[in-house]
Amino acid sequence: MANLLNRLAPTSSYWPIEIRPTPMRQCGVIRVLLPTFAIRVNPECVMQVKSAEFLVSNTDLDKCPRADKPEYAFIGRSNVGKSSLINMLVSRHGLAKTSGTPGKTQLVNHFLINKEWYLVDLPGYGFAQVGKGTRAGFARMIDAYLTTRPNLLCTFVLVDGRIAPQKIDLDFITRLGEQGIPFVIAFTKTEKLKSGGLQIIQDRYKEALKEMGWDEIPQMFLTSASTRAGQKELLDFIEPLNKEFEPPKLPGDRFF
Ligand SMILES: Nc1nc2c(ncn2[C@@H]2O[C@H](COP(=O)(O)OP(=O)(O)OP(=O)(O)O)[C@@H](O)[C@H]2O)c(=O)[nH]1
Ligand SMILES: [Mg+2]
Repeated sequence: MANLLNRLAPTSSYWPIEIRPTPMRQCGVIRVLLPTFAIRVNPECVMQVKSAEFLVSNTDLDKCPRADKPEYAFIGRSNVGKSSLINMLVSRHGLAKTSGTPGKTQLVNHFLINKEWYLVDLPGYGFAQVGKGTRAGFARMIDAYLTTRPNLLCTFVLVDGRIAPQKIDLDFITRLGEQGIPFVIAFTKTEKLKSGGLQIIQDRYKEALKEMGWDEIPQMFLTSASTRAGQKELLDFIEPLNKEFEPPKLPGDRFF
């Protein structure tokens, strides 16, 4: 699996979604004109998302869905845009709950995509507004999930593209590396940056990681839930991983 992840080339191109206004709709007795929008899903994506459903929210990892399908987790600081990116990725507004107030996601949330693979929305780390005990509880739950989930193929570490590398994110990335958990970095909210800024933030992360002793720089994606940048790149990244997935031996499996 590590080899496959290494083979996948870094990508930084944008794919802005096309929003076409369709003819105005007429509604009611009095003529009210409502604009509607046809959102065209990128036809170039290798994988088209046909279904996306919420399955379960948990603190108890034993109650997560059976680990027999490929799984991808979204993690990052509170409010970085994890839930929004999940919704954008699968083109389902409101599937994962989002909020302008940090700390919205507090459980391990599983979503089933195309009936074939799981997306997991995790609580954010470093949420200052909760007490120390709760924060430590979140950290333990995230750590236990990341280190024990046998079908977790890749973790998407989300970092805010608008701000310089933060110690808390670099420390988290370091722990993933130490524990051998495959991951990539996804910059969020990148529509707020011009192309020069996008290059600068990637370079800063690369420099920071090199200084910390990383030989190989993790793959990076530029995303925006607002403009849908990065949707094609993330789906194109996931698709070949899904194909290589071999279900782990799980308790209750029959051995012939
Ligand atoms: N400008 C901009 N805002 C975004 C983007 N993605 C998310 N946001 C906003 O950022 C805020 C947090 O988004 P969430 O998706 O709830 O963030 P989260 O990381 O899931 O937050 P927690 O669950 O609280 O940890 C919301 O106000 C979103 O509208 C983006 O691409 N661009
Ligand atoms: Mg969230």
